[in-house]
Amino acid sequence: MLNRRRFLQSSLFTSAALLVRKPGFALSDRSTIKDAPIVISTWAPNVKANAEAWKILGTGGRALDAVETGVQVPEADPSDMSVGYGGLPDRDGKVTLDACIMDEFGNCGAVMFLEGIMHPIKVARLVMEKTPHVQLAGEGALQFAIQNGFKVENLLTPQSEQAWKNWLKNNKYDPMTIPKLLEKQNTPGQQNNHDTIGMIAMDAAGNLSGACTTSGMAYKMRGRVGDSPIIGAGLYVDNEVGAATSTGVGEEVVRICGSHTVVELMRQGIKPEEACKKAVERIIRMRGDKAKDLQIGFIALNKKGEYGGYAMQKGFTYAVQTKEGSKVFNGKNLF
Ligand code: SD4
Repeated sequence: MLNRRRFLQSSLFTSAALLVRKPGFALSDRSTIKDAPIVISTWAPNVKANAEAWKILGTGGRALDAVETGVQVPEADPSDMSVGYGGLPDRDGKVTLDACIMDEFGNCGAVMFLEGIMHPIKVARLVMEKTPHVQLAGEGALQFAIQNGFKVENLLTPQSEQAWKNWLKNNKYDPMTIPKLLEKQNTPGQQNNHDTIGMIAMDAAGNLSGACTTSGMAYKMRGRVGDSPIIGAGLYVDNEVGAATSTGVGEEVVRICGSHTVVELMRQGIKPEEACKKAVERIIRMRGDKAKDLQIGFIALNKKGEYGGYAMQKGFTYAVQTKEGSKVFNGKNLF
């Protein structure tokens, strides 16, 4: 029988050990990390974003800085019609942006329904670092950005404006992901067949961070906010377990707290790809026919440096960069 005093001593020791554990560091043995540093992004064209993040990760920098820098590539790219500058507008012709960021300490920040700011991810990081809050929306987010020196710019490019004007001719309210839109216009597989960027990374120290940024669904209702800036839906990071992020129809991701769900499945020992698959299956169990024609994809990275992705429909891709170089994967899909 366990001696009571020994039991108390050992529990006290365990509690003390837990208390002194430095936040932000892995419980697992870091020598088991296969591939750190590593960065993964939704959609193949984001190899360019990964390359930018790699400049930080490959020189011993922090995952948080890497993801914040990496996602600025599609934010500033006018040919990317789903993120930042050049993003397709809402149905009133206004570009409104959503973004969030989360680090290895559970710090997080988000902006949503933000207009006129080229790099919403930088504002999200400032919300995280300079305010006691997690989320700022609309006018207030814009005011905060301006107070912090951000320039207000017109983010609607002639190309996006023309696309919106073409949409207005039929004016049917049916907000769409960009791949779906291209499919409807009979231009599948076009260079721009990508969407929201979600980027998750592990640095050389074994710490995880993530960022997610988007212009949201094309021709959405004014004020509509999707999953991308919602911590737990579009992005989640738990430095003991792993990180996950999503792309696709945000309403469905929000319903199952998608990225948090993927991380919790990995906590149970489920590998990243399988965890992403289970999250997609959960949407179908809950929503059935209402969701089966929609595109929704997840990517995930665990604490061992293992990664994977899975989507509802075919056509989902993700980009990975490690010491071995840059790779693109076709995500498996349910339908
Ligand atoms: C959203 N998940 O706003 C995002 C963006 C996306 O097409 O992937 N949109 O729902």
